[in-house]
Amino acid sequence: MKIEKAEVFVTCPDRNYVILKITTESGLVGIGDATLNGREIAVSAYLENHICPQLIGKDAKNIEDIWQLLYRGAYWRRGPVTMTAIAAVDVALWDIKGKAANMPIFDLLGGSSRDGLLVYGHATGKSIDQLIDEYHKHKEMGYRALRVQASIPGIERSYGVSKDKSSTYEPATKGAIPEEENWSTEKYLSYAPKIFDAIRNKFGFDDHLLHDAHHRLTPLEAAQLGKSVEDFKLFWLEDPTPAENQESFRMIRQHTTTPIAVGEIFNSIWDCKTLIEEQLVDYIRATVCHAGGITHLRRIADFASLYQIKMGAHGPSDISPAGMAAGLHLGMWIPNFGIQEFMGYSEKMLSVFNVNWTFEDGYLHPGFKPGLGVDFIEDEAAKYLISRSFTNSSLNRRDSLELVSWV
Ligand code: CS2
Ligand code: MG
Repeated sequence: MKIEKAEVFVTCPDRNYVILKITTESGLVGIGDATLNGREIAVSAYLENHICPQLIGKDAKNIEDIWQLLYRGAYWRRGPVTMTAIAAVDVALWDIKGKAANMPIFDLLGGSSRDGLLVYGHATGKSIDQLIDEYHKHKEMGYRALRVQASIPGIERSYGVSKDKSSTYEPATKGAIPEEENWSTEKYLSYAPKIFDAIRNKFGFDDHLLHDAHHRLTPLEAAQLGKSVEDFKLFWLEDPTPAENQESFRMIRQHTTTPIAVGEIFNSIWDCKTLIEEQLVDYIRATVCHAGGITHLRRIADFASLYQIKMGAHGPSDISPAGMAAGLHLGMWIPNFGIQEFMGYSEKMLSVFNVNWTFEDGYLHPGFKPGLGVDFIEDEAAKYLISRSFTNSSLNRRDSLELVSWV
């Protein structure tokens, strides 16, 4: 199973994706998602210049050994670009192994721990009324868990709400330079409980309700928010504060029983070591795509399971359908699985990625095709040229009324 070719593709079917394709001498093909929102070209250059040449001639069967070689052999360990590139190789090799064994990846990992993965979608609104409509539409689609975000009166642009007329939030901005936004923590903290109150009043407590603070609060503010929304029984409050200083989550924990989720920007087990060991959070949101692939995320999941912490992977549209499928396979196996984010994909996106998963009654299943179960359609991908875009900022400028700090 010697590797003969490793190629990188960049495409933009509505949004940018980077895909690595590995081919063995015997003609088996594996794909891996190398998309890092707003930094796509950095990862594709890293793969093309530094990783692909090193893969040629290696035995595709030895996934762990190749992982260690790329991680330790680079000398410059960790970081989002490196770990996204390693993840793409890792997933492509699992795809090949699955095809060689004629098994879906979840079977190779140890088999299913469940019949399907509970997923949560996004309901967003420029007003609470619009949010209620969107929530209703998502319930009709079958979702049993929804993340709710709404515009905060007095703040020009609120995280998680689309900039144009569309009701779908897109986490990237196409254009020449990233945009900066104004922000007021004071307004957010006083309005957020009203959003959950309106949803619970209208729809009751049967569905799982989630919310993303997108790193904008200090630990004390996060503790205040968590406490003020306890009655609404959130499934989780996500990224209440930046996690570079893992110890800062102690403050939140001491003050609220609202469950906390964190980790969509983590790329290594070291990013969450203290959070896990001290049980400072309830869900880890790291993904296969950005945290070193199935091989590394499996280690994080196992470590978290020792402390009764569950996994709740990131799954916005900036994770390609190939990356989503990798997360689904791992999620089928993970004993301490919690939930998977799933925003869904446009028709154009799905014309480039032929997927095999099914969505029913709020649950996703990766399907039973050998390997990843996703075909990358190169001719279609070639139609859409990559366009410069940026991750939407999580650094908001203070407005003149701001009383507290920005992140
Ligand atoms: C978000 C993302 O899905 C989420 O929870 O936080 O929209 C995030 O902003 C993007 O993935 C950034 O690339
Ligand atoms: Mg998030």
